[in-house]
Amino acid sequence: MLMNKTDKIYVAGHRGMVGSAIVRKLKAEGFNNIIYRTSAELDLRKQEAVNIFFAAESPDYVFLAAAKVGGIQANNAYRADFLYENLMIEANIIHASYVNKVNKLLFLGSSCIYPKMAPQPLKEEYLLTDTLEYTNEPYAIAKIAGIKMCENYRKQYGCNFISAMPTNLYGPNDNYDLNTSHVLPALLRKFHSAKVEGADTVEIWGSGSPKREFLHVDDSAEACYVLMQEYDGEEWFNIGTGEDISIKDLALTIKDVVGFEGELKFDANKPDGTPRKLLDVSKLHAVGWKHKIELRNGIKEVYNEVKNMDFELLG
Ligand code: GFB
Repeated sequence: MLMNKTDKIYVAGHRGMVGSAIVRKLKAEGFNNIIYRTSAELDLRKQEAVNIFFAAESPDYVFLAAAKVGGIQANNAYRADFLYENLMIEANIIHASYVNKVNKLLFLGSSCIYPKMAPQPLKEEYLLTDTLEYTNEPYAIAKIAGIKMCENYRKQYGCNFISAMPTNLYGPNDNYDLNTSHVLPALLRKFHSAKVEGADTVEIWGSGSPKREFLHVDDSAEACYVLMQEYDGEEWFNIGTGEDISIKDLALTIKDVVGFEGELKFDANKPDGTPRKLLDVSKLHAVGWKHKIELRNGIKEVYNEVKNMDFELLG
């Protein structure tokens, strides 16, 4: 189903890293009838408010990029909030999209939906074959519920709702709060501060041995756009590069980009999380998408954007 340039498109989560990249992509493609609300204007956890918004605006297309997100520590500490808030946001938006006859909806999940010890690379069909990683089980359960809502609203009501599962993302509008952020922005901030302050070491959480796959959020937005324009089926798609790197090697890359000359210090009291979660991206490659931004170039670009900013304000 192709979106027309005048169709009304609602991007939920437009201020976040993922939603803001989708808005940039849509604008670059010439879509100008994009609507959004800040969380102060519309609390997506409140069903009545979401219903009133959808009835009044009646969007044609919905990108569901609103979520409570965070790194390993935030997921582990705010377990109830990650489960409750994400379930409410998804349930409210997906149901209102059905009631208000939205043409098509794209729901965004995460690669942490797959079992902790699943074979690598992770194929879409490995979902629900084994136990999840403990640190992010609540978030993963909420995201699995979102996939299942899309699948079953399609089955029962014929709704054209699709899902996509991006790997670990980074890029503009990331979160730099060291307690709640993901590893890549955290390490950019830590190495930058250490360089400026002339520190000898930078602390890296865990053992450094877990492997992660990192995708620039602009590549992810491009994949979301391709799926919205070209895919109308029941299956969901992994979004990633198909390549991963150990946390230690990521740290060494960031150290080099930033120009920090001291040592890495690993803190074994912090959790490693899942040992590896490399996505199999062959399904998405078959639709014609492939990532364009290589990790080192992406890190350089982000570092150039943030290095002169106050990290406290980026948090
Ligand atoms: O990015 P991250 O927080 O999330 O951590 P996950 C990835 C790895 O980097 C873990 C290590 O092994 C961390 O221990 N790490 C090293 C650090 N230093 C740091 C640091 O300073 N900050 C952080 N945050 N990590 C999240 C899930 O898992 O990934 C979410 O909890 C979601 O649900 C997201 O799926 C994409 O990759 O472990």
